[in-house]
Amino acid sequence: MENYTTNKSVLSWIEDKVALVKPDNIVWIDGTNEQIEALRAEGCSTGEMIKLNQELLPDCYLHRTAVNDVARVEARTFICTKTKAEAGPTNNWMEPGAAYEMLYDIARDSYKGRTMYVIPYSMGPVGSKFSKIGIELTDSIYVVLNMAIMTRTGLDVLKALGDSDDWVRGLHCKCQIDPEKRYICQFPQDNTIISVNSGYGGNVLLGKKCFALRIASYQGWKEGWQAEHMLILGLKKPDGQIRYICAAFPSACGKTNLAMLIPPEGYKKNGYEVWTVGDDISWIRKGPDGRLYAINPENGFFGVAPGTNEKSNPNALKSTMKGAIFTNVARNLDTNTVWWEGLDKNPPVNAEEWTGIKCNGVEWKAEGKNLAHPNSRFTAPAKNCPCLSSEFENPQGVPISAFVFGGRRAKLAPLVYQSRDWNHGVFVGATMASETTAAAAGAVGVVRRDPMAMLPFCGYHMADYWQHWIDIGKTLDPDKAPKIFNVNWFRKDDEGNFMWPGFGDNLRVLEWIIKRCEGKVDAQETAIGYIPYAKDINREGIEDEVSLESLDSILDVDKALWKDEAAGIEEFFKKFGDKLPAELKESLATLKANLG
Ligand code: GTP
Ligand code: SPV
Ligand code: MN
Repeated sequence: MENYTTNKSVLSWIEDKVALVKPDNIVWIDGTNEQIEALRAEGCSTGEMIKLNQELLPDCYLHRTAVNDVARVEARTFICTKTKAEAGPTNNWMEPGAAYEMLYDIARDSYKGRTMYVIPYSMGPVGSKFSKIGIELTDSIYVVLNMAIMTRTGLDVLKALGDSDDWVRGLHCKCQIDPEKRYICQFPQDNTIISVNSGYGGNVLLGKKCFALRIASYQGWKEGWQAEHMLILGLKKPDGQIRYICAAFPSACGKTNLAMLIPPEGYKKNGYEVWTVGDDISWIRKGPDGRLYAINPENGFFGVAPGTNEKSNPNALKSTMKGAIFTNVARNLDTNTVWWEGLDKNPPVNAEEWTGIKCNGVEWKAEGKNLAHPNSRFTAPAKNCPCLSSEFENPQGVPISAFVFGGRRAKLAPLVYQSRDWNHGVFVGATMASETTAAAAGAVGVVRRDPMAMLPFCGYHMADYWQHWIDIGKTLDPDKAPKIFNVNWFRKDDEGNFMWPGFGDNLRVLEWIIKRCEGKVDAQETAIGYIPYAKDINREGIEDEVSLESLDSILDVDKALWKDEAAGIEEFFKKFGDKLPAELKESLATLKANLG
């Protein structure tokens, strides 16, 4: 071990964990292609990975998780702060001492007969002062191969760490993939994550949700910055200027799609372009010029497969064509390629559905069954993305003009509105609600409050997190503070059809948002904030799809429905008691007064 680092905190922590889990071998992930290639081959030899058609999908692999292990498990995710009060009313909490004891009992001896992989990784460009380092121990080749896509991985990370003790400890043990003993535990006060009995994405790729959101949100609170569940996109306008937008939508609510959107024809002609900086996580801090800057700490995309196609998101699709890993999608046995719902209209006849059952895909679909799991995913290197921003590696990040919140709501929430000011914007984010999706285990389609899309990811008390937002606003010159908006692409008519075309056409809304930031368009002040005049949302090219009447109706503020909403918000806020920031209380009072 001494060959790779002399860092005592690293070596002693690993020694302890080796004594606990007792691996047969220890392998350090060095960041070389040779090692990755060898691990792919080993993964294929055991059936853990399936090599796909190397002509059509070079360096691409398929992986199937256990059928009971296909999504994040929020009910089994814990924030282990010293006191329950620090974790707050929206997190599951366990006392750290008791949690370590329980987890160590589960993990003990669990690597016997297995190899321990030591993955040094950097969230953010290696060596940037805004980046943070972690080490994940895992007994899963799938985890190693995914982390090598999603993060900057290898021995140069250890060099950048030097003798520092400032790194996040991560222990992952597959154990028996027993759902009854599955725990995803964060110890924000110890910079530690322990995940046992899962082999699925967000539960086990510890750099992602566990570190870059749960631990990092806590670090940001203590250190004066923010970790958010936000995409980052650059919108290039016809005048050549690029404006950056961060948007927070809950899981499977459209971040990847918005981050990579292709402008509608008319916009393309006029010179609009969209560049992707990130599709899931933003780390945000104030720059020397007083503006907020965001970096994407990740190095790849762990994106939702179903619904991704040549029309909805060609950039994501292209990103998956080389060096990608597909999880829980279907396989076309004739071509040895992959398929999922919404890829095209031709399910493979000679197919394996996502668990590996051989079937006739056409008949299978006719029976109303899915070939791919609804939360099947691709892991794709960022560098594959045709619209990757030239600022992707910029260690300072990009300056943010607007924050956009949004969710999936069939009713109520209008297509877009703007908050009156920063604190009202924090209220808009704090009171977001959205229909649940397949990204987490449990019921789908149930409306729940998901503040800032961080409900499953905030590593401390949600009211402290809101206060942190408000405090950051206080340090910003109002001219430089990003403007705050809310969007909803998911309004449905009474027949259950989406009323807004979405995807590339969402640029029409982004255009209005940027014009508002630049003071170039008026808006109508309503009870909930500023709403566009329908004439100011460009319908050129979608006049048939979205009538003016229909646009009017998705821009409408229905006071009766909003009164119910205000009552729901009041109920939700009660959870936070005295800790609810006064500014949010005031915004609620204003909303109620405005609604009359
Ligand atoms: P996570 O990776 O779970 O955080 O999700 P995400 O927010 O990146 O979601 P993603 O962009 O992958 O979208 C998830 C689902 O929403 C896909 O099935 C998309 O097809 C669908 N979707 C995305 N954008 C739109 C849109 O503008 N309109 C409609 N109707 N559906 C959309
Ligand atoms: C999400 O659920 O928000 C994801 C996927 O981005 S996972 O990494 O599984 O959490
Ligand atoms: Mn996400």
